[in-house]
Amino acid sequence: MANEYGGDQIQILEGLEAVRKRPGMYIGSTSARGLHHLVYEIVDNAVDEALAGFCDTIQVFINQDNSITVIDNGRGIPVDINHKSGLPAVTVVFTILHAGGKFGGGGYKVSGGLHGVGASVVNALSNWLVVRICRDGKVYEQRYERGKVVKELEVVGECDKEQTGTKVTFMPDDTIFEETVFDYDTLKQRLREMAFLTKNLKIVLTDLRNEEPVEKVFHYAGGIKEFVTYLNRSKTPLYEDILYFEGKRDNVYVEVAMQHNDSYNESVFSFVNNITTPEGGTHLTGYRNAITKTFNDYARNNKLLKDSEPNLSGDDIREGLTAIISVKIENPQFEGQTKQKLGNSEARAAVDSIVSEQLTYFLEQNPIVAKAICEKSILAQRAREAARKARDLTRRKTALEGMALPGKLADGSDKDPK
Ligand code: 2B7
Repeated sequence: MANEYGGDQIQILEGLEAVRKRPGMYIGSTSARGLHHLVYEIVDNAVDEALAGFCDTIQVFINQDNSITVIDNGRGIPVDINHKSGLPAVTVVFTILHAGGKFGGGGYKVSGGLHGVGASVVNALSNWLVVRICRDGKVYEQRYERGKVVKELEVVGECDKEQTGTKVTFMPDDTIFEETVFDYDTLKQRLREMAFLTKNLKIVLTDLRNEEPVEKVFHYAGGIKEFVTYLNRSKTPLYEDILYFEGKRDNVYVEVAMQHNDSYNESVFSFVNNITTPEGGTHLTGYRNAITKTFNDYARNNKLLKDSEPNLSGDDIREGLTAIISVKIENPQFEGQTKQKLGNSEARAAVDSIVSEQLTYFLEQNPIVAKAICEKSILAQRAREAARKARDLTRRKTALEGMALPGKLADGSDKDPK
């Protein structure tokens, strides 16, 4: 997809046919994974509305016929006529493969996934889709089939003036998807993650396919802090606090939450615009640099590490550490084979400086926690050193034995090795 679109203008890039011909290009695949991705794209738009500060609840229903309904209590997608196309704004959102839509008054600068083209992609890949909008005391509705308008936007009722929002129901196209049955647990997993990543946002998932509806509410006032608590739920934390750092630098919004447990595994998850980055990238590098340097400085300044002792390694400090690194950035550049690794250098600098500064302050304010972490890291360092020595010793021993062997054989077979 082109990246050359400029400013606030929505540019028509391709028709919906392009999406139907090459669905994989837009949603990754037509397997169960791609199917579930349709839901995330629609929910993403509602999450953007929440990030803009206008929506606090998103409901997701798996309907009896395996269609999906998403409802938000945001401002409602604008319905006024878009000058460029002569179409209602909502029609543009659902039928034109526009790029990075910022129309309707901004607030959509931070966008993950398909950068605002999600709605039209989902529409193109659905047998039918119905959007209902509450705005200005009216209920508007439009219906599409395989991406095309089949019912013009019309007012179908009234609502309270203060009551605004968007409701989208869609049925995935069974001629495109190999799998059209939604998996409750798959949706549950991702929606929970989205709720953790957007503090205070309430996401409700309801499965209406059973006799008794199954419902799950995700609502975390603490956001990624609660994510860390959740990840450490079956472990023993080394201390009570969840370390939490937040700030904005160079237009990069940074949030980090972390807590050590008594295990030996590092468990770090990084995100860019609410999307997971399994291969890490600059944001993760910035975080690692910051904690390695800050803990070493603290340990030295407080004589927890003697002058004669070597620095703690990053691995020593991150042993048993559970952490979430979440950044929001306007133009994320993804690199690597699978394009899942963040490349923006300003993200490294932003995470490094925010974590260094706030972690230094936290350690000064919380000497008991600081000491516990340093002591665990020093133990990890000693264990690592002991393991290295044992390995070296074994190697030397086997090397010696190995060397002795030909000599011995030679001894027994021939008096003169030559
Ligand atoms: C980039 C496009 C997709 N949009 C708006 C405004 C509100 C809004 C949306 C949405 C999914 C299912 C329920 C802006 C943004 C279009 O422009 S999309 N809410 N919710 C959504 O899609 N939910 C908006 C400025 C003023 N008023 C409304």
